[in-house]
Amino acid sequence: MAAAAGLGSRRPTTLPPALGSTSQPPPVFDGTTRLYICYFCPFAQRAWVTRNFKGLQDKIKLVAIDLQDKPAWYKEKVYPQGTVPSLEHDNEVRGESLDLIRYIDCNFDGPALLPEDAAKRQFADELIAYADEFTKALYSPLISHADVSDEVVAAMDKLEAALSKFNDGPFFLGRFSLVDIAYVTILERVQIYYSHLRNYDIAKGRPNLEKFIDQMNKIEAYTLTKNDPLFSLDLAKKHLKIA
Ligand SMILES: N[C@@H](CCC(=O)N[C@@H](CS)C(=O)NCC(=O)O)C(=O)O
Repeated sequence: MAAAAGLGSRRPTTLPPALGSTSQPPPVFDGTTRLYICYFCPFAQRAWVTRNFKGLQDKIKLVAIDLQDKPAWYKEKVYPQGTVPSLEHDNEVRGESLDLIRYIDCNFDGPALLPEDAAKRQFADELIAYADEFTKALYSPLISHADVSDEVVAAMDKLEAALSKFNDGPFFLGRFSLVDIAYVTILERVQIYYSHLRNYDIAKGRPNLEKFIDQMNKIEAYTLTKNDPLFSLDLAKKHLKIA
C-alpha cells in the first residue's frame, strides 16, 4: 500500500476557490490561458500535473469549477461539452485530458514529456490509447458492485508488464513522461477503492507498480494535486455509487 500510506492531501491552501452557480465567469478570451479543472477529477488532474511539471504555473491559470454546483456559464461560454478539464488558449477551448496533456506538452515551454526515441514514442502512443480502457476495466466492477474480476487482474498485470519494458528508470518509458501522468491519477483512486472495498491491494505482488507509485509520490508536480484518499473514497461512493 505504498501510495496510500499516511498520505493526506498536500495541496497548497493558496489554490483558487472552486467557482459555483453564483460565481461570475472569468473574462473568457481576454488572452489569458486558463485550465479549467475540478479538484477531484482524475482527468482534470492529468492536465494539472502536466502544467505543474512543465513549470507553467504563471502561464496557465487554474480555474476550478464546482461540479456539484456547476455554473451555467461554463457550458455556455467556455466549453460546450461541459466537462473538465478544458484549456482556453489562443482563442480556442480544447478538452479531453489525453489530448490536452499532449497539447500542453507540445505548445508550451518546459521539459518535454515525450521522448525522441521512436520505440519509446510508439509505446507511449499504445499506452495512452489504452488508458480509457484501463480506467473502465478498473471502475466497472466497483460501479456494478462485482468482485475483483479477471479483467481487473489482467489490466493490472498488463501495467506491471509495461513497467518492465524500459529499464532506464521506474516509469513507463523509463524516464518520467505523459504516460505516467495518464495512469497515476487513476491508480491513485483505484488503489484506495480496491483496498477498502475489496481488500485487494493492486500493488501487492507487482513490484514494478509499487516502485512506480513510490517514485510518483516524490514528484511534487503530482503530489500537490493529490486528494486525501479517504475523501476520494467517500466522494466516489456518493457520486459514482461505487461499493
Ligand atoms: N474523457 C474526458 C472525461 C472528462 C470527465 O468526464 N470529467 C468529469 C469530471 S471527473 C466531468 O467533467 N463531468 C461533468 C459533470 O460532472 O458535470 C477526459 O478525459 O477529459
